[in-house]
Amino acid sequence: MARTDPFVVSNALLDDADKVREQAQRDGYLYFRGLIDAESIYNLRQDFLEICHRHGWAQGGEALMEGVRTGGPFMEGDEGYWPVLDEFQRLESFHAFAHHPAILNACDTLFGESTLVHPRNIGRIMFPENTKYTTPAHQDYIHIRGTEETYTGWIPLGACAKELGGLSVLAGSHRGGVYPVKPAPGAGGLGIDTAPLETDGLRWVGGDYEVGDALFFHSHTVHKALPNQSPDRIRLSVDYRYQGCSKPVTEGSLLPHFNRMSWDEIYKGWASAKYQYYWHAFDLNRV
Ligand SMILES: O=C(O)CCC(=O)C(=O)O
Repeated sequence: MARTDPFVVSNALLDDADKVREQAQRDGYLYFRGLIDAESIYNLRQDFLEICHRHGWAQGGEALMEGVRTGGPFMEGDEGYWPVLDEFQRLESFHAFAHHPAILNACDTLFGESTLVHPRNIGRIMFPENTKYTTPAHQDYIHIRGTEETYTGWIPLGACAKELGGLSVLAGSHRGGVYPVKPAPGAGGLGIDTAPLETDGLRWVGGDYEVGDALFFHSHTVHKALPNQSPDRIRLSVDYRYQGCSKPVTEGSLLPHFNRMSWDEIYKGWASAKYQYYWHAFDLNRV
């Protein structure tokens, strides 16, 4: 397998918008160490794991936060996956987390205008012993469309060493436009053959994520997950999408992931209306 280089860490650039954009334009990604406070990460991790435990997927009690797998494996699209995914979708904390001030600060700096957070938020549960369904190399643009200047924020809910299957990106691949795809197992169901890009000198970058680390990448940046090779740990992560508020956005990005429930159903029982239909306050450029 091709060697993976370490992520370039961009924390030191955050006070200089030009440098942030330069790095994003050069490599197609931004990686920040400890961008998000550990408490916010652990709170959402706990919310996710309590749901997993109630459904028999994860050990409870004192071991809850370890994310030890007791059920599955399940994959997006499996009948058995929906009850857990639907509960994730209803979590106020999951949607609120997408608006974490540290994330919005980084994105406002990158976009040079207010950030539109897509409400189509995704929570992932990646099981061990399920490596066939490791997320294949792909670009997000074909799933999102709207502006190509949309960035995905990928954040593991806890430390995520390589063996647990973090995300890697093919640095600089965003400069080649949209690549041909073919059906592939794993999230999204479509994969790109990256061998020619690697032969052309593009390099995979990745590494061990620590608690609070966050990766952002351009919608044309090719990325993939590493296989979860831990003996018994679930990999939990969230991926959110961000763009400048003046840029085009599709209706699909304003719907819930998989669109299995209406927003009204999702919002039932929430303590606050702050993150409900918040995008209505923008004069959106809908396409
Ligand atoms: O977490 C994963 O395995 C897939 C994430 C992904 O492809 C994305 O965030 O676009």
